[in-house]
Amino acid sequence: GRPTLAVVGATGAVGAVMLQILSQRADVWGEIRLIASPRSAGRKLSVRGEEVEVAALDEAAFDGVDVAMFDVPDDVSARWAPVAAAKGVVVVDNSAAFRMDPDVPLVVPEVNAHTVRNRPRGIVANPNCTTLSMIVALGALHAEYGLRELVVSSYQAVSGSGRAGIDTLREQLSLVAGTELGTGPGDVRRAVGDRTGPFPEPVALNVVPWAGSLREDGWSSEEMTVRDESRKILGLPQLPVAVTCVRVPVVTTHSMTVHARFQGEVTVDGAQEILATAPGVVLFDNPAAGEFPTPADAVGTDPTWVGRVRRTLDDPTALELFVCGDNLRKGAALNTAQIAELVAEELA
Ligand code: 2RA
Repeated sequence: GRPTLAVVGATGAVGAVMLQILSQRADVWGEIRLIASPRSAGRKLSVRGEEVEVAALDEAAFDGVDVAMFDVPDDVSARWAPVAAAKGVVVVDNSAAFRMDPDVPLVVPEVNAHTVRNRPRGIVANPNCTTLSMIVALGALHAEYGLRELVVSSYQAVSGSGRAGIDTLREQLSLVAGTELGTGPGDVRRAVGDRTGPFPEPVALNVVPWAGSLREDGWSSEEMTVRDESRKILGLPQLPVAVTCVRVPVVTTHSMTVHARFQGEVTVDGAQEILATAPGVVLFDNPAAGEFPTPADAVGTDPTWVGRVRRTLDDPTALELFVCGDNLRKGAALNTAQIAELVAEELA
């Protein structure tokens, strides 16, 4: 029969998008079981047009499950993914708990699908949403040109911090709407007060050069994550990578500026052709017609949108790009669903 799927964390921001995606994609699943914290158990959620009652996360919830997707905090994954794996469940985990484990593949189906089969722990990791917003486009360019260095800046949406991030931006916007705030130092901060939610500073009418927690020498955990994961996914463990992560007042869809240097000379026409034909990428690049991607247009869609393709003025081996990717879809739920489908194909 068809494999049984469990969605762990079905009630979160990513979980909600996952249920939509499972309802939209070609259906490869038998039973779909929904699992969440005991606090959410008993709620009914709709998937594939049916109401399904949410079960509480415990060992018995994994009985008879073939594949489990985890969209839960790191500590919950760290505890429960091995429990499910020990019962023979293939876990596709979207937390940071296992991404850099050498015995756990970090999979982006368009870039390194073959690595999914090598999973000695029974766990496959889904990359961070910031890495995922650029890596499909970069993987396509790397396959053709050979990547040598990466310098990127992110413009990250608040839903990267889950429902708390979305609620925080909405509340802050309601506090500043229709005012003249944003004209004097600190006026937005005073209006927002301590309602900064998961962010260190107000994000409404602002940009905040910080995501994650403090690591060595002033780097943020998010910046280190993008560097480490890009190296692992592309199979380039020594790749020089410099990242600056910034939070912006966008609900959903991360954007990034990318400076990518390659082995030899590149051309804009060549790069555009690679991007226009790469699976999972849409090239939207005609500034003369006002065409470039923005998060407001990319949100709710599956592909990585790429525009502003330019050759670096002072280096014929490098390109500048602007990319947008929905951080809840390709950045999380969609990529997880694609990985789970690869596993389902194997099990068939
Ligand atoms: C963020 N990538 O955007 C991080 C975690 N989801 O906040």
